Amino acid sequence: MNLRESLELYFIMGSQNCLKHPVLVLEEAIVGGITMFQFREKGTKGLKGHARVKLAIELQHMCRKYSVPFIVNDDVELALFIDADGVHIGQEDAPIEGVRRKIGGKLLGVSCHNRKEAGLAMESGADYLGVGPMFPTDTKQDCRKVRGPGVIQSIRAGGIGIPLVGIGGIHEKNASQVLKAGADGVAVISAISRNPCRTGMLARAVRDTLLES
Ligand code: TZP
Ligand code: MG
Repeated sequence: MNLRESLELYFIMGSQNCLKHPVLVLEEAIVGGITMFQFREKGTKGLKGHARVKLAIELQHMCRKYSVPFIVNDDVELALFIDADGVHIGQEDAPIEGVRRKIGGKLLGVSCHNRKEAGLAMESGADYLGVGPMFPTDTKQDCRKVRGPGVIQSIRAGGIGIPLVGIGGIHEKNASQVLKAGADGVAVISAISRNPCRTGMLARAVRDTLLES
């Protein structure tokens, strides 16, 4: 699978997002059709220390079993320690060039909120972008203002063709708006983590929209 295909249905989660054991949630999500996974264990309710590393390894094993790329949010040292497939960082995290140097050829994703950030991330060595928030969401506490799918159109219109996903408040009924705006896929937390048995519906909505275009 190439990177654009791997980004089609990108599931992000940590134990703080789950209503049952994260390993069960992940396996159900993989069987339902997710194409990439990001371990995002954070916040006051997230696991810390050894328990966090242990969960990362368990989830990575599940991804390996099904050949789904495993990405670590923020924590470059953890990604290197467990030999993850990549790292995802935000605008407030370590500078992109420095992370690129540390991780070598591993995948590097960068969260962006506008065309300027997207251009800089691409020039600095990002492999893909996460753009949002597309729609209102309660999942991220420090969330910036909603941009809507229009920001993806603006990034594409600016000649930025790098693989990207939309993120924030996406579910099976609004995913098509994000894809039609020019995204290669959608990144979701709660639409799957709080209801993994519905992953198939989201996977089908994404596939149908991509086949249409
Ligand atoms: N970054 C921008 S919005 C967001 C992140 C991590 C939260 C996405 O969660 P959900 O539940 O899919 O809206
Ligand atoms: Mg971050």
